[in-house]
Amino acid sequence: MEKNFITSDFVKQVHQCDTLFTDIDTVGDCQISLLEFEAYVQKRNPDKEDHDEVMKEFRKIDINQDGYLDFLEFLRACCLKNGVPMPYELNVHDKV
Ligand SMILES: [Ca+2]
Repeated sequence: MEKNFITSDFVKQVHQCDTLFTDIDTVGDCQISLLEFEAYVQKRNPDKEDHDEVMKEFRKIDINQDGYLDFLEFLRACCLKNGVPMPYELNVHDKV
């Protein structure tokens, strides 16, 4: 497969991610803070309240470690989780 080829799977993923991202980003600043992330996880799993787990997950997704998930970081995590290959250029880690 061509390295930079954008598959329909990927486009679908972007759309789903965008909807989800908007849903989690309650403040609407195009970034997900740990608070927003935790609120979302709790909404989805009301029984499971494990702050450490959530923190760990958040840190894993927050590649540039600035304490916020931007859309690309979020998208990367979604693609990884769903086994959808990301176009190479988008998959390069953010330069710090
Ligand atoms: Ca970040």
